[in-house]
Amino acid sequence: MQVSNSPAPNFSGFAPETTAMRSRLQIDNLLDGKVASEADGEPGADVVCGLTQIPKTLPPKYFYDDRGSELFEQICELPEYYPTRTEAAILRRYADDIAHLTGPADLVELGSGSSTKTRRLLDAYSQLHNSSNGHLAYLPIDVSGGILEQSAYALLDDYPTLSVRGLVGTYERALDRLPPTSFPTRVILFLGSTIGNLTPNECDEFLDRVSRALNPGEYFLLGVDLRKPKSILEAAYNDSQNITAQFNLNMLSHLNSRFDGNFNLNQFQHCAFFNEKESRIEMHLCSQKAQAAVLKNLDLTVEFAAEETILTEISRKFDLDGMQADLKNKGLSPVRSWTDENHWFGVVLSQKQ
Ligand code: SAH
Ligand code: AVI
Repeated sequence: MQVSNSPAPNFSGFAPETTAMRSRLQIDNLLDGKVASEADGEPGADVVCGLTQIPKTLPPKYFYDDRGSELFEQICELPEYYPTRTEAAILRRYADDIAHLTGPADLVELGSGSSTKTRRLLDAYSQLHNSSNGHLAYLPIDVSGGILEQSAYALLDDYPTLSVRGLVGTYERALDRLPPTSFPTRVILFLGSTIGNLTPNECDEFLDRVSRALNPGEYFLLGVDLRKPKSILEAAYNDSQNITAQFNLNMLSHLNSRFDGNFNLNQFQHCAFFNEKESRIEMHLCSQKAQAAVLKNLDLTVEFAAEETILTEISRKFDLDGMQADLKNKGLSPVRSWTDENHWFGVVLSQKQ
């Protein structure tokens, strides 16, 4: 295995490494040994910017240190959190159709996390590649280096002919520097409705980047969470085991360790609700009293009034036709889309013109 500037591998559960595996794995670190924020400007500039504006906000990528990735995996298993199992069912049912539509391809995944759902696609593409004697290449990209590395080992174990080239870094940055493909075509995957965590402006820029990264004829496979009754949405982000609350609060603990901070997690409370007008879930951390927090490494003191909140995440809920129109406007022509029987989640395959 070739690992350059790899982050500390302290995510639990590494598979044992073998020589055969090493030749099929390469992990590059786009953060160049720095933390996530530093890849895209001054260290923590996005934190300073978010915490000094009114209302206060923080970028959702700061959820994902090792503990955050672990909590997200627990969220995916919650009875209230329907997106993961609904998208997984769609992929289980239609992965073969997707692979036949694109033909053999390298798979690039943005925000790959544990790559669990991706396995359905890897199964389908492996079959296609085996019948054409080609080797399947998978390029996971994620800011959370521990889970990326752990998942890469597990995949190598389970897919004996797969090669994995991981990139630890933001997908915004990775999209501008994807390695050349070894195959005639490429599919960029963006699953889990992580696109919903982008504001409309960020989403616009993001789709421009995806479109620029693809050669004509290549594909983009996107998972989107669809509009549905408010009660179902709000339950998914206010689970009865309080895992989502821990996930939200973990962002402060991540900032404390990254930037030598003193946020008191006991003095903030998780709050999530559906904003109908914007068609989005909003997750906030609400200050339980007037207080101040310091992030020493950023030379920043943040004052909070009692009940003041930090917006830590938006999770937009889409309309499938609207999303297909947005893709088309970016030169990504919809090829086919799939949904579940309740129309709760959609998967759209589009092709670069
Ligand atoms: N695709 C997986 C994981 C979704 S969770 C699924 O569908 O279950 C979102 C993932 O995106 C996390 O693993 C997180 O670490 C990663 N992520 C969040 N913001 C990112 C960014 N700006 N660049 C790269 N990865 C990011
Ligand atoms: C990764 N992302 C699409 C999840 C979502 O549903 O917006 C993150 C999450 N936040 C709370 N629960 C899950």
